[in-house]
Amino acid sequence: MAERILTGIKPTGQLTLGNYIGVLKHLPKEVDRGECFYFIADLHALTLPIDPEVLRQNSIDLACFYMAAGLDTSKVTLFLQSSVSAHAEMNAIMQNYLYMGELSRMTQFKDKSAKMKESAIGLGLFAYPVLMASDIILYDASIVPVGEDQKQHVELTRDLVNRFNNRYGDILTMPKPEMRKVGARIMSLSDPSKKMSKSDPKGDIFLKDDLAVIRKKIMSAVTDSGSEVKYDVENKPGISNLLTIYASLKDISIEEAEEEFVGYRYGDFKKAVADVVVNELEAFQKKYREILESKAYEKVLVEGAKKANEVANKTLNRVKKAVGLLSL
Ligand code: AQP
Repeated sequence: MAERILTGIKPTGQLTLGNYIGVLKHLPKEVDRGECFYFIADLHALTLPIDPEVLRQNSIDLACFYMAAGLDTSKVTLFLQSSVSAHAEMNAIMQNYLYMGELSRMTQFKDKSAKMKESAIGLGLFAYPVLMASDIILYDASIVPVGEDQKQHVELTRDLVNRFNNRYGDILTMPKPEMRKVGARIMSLSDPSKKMSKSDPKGDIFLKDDLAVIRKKIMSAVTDSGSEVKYDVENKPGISNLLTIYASLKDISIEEAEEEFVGYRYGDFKKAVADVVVNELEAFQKKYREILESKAYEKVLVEGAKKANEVANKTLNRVKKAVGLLSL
């Protein structure tokens, strides 16, 4: 069987440059390596309060963003998580094989719940990694492209697969998280100690931002003391983040990017970074608008759901049989 590649993005807010550089930009090329399943993780988006209309709009936007990144939709299966009920069924089974202790150690849960009152923390937020593991398992995915923050959840899925297979035989496929060498963690432009994140918009560049606004945001990004453009995350986190953005969009190494800016002042360096970002997002935004207006995403999502259901139901039946659930 060809390798299966799976990744999902939550429609929790407007996508950021972090989501783009960490994952989205690289997805079209994956078709050369295997069979690709990409989805809109709308069930995951319910783990924090979200307005229904906003969720609907974000989901449509996300479908358009996936397509605008250049996916060949005749080769990639693009679908809404909620269109495939096997995700919820697999979740109901797998929640019995992951433990409270493990889930409470997840960094993302700790970070997100730390900002909330205990009485407002939903079970879904706590059990988020169970659903994510179910997503991965259902498609027998061996490669899971993610940003750095999701690596821990894929590692937990690996533990689950080991545990399950030790008990029931060789039923589940072992997944592997795959991160970019450059750009797996893009930081906020206003506070480079924090990840650029959809749900924490301070210092974010949004993929839908006006190009002039993007330029302005980069020109006013926090920099560091000194004047040399050098990659040094500890002492120059702001400059290092901008170098990472530049290198990943130009598809070059950090060292190559550093060489380009020897002798540059911060202002000129920022202008070069802004040019690259604006250039990349200008074409991307144009495609996004065309897809949104033509509603080309509708047919793609309907067909994607058909294919995803076929594949997911096969795995679900295999798992049901393994654990002793009757299918009459
Ligand atoms: N700053 C980032 N740099 C690189 N990669 C990133 N990703 C997210 N932020 C960065 C990667 O994008 C993919 C989709 O993310 P997600 O929607 O599943 O949720 P997330 O990881 O929780 O991302 P956000 O933007 O921080 O969303 P919210 O604020 O809703 O939680 C993932 O592969 C992620 O690693």
